[in-house]
Amino acid sequence: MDLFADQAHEAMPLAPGACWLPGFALPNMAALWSCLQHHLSIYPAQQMMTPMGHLMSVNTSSMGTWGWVSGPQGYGYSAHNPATQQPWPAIPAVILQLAANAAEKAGYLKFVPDSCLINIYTPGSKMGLHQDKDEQDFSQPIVSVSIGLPATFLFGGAQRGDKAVRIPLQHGDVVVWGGESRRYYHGVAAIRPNQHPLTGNLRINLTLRKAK
Ligand SMILES: O=C(O)CCC(=O)C(=O)O
Ligand SMILES: [Mn+2]
Repeated sequence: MDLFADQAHEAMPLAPGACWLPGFALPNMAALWSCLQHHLSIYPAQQMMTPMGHLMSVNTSSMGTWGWVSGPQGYGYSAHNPATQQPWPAIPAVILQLAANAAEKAGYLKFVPDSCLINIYTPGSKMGLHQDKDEQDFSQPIVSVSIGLPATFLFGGAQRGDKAVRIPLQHGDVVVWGGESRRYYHGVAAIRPNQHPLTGNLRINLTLRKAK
């Protein structure tokens, strides 16, 4: 029996409705990585502008019916890639299955995301505390997959000023939040310079959501 493989999938509660699944994506990593490389070669990541006119420090791309976009018009979802006006490609089956399995492990059955945001961080990139609130249906959870360089994930509460716990996310970790914590504030501290055997100097995050 492999005790460590079991431990790797133990769910760690973070808040009501939220949990951290260390190593949950590792068994699918080879397939995940090959999908991602293929996707990014056709839909390169873009540096979007915030509604306030600042460039985001992460680069983004999307899969699914709805891609997350940001610009002077605000944050939201678009069926079209703003760089090309073309639709985004479907979310590959391996990613859909991983998202459904992680959601189920966290207690959310039959999660079918229609949006997979790909966030690409280089050293120094970060994401300030924010709520995911551009979706129409808050009954569905969020599944967030970490690939490559480690990151400190900040998971707070319903109010911006609530104390945030600091989660040391590693390659292959998954975080799921929904229910009472669906709109809890969260963010990512600045990525430290380092090298990862798979991704080099990158951290890649997949955020799977039911947007509409
Ligand atoms: O990169 C992460 O771990 C979180 C990303 C996130 O919160 C978002 O894209 O809304
Ligand atoms: Mn978020």
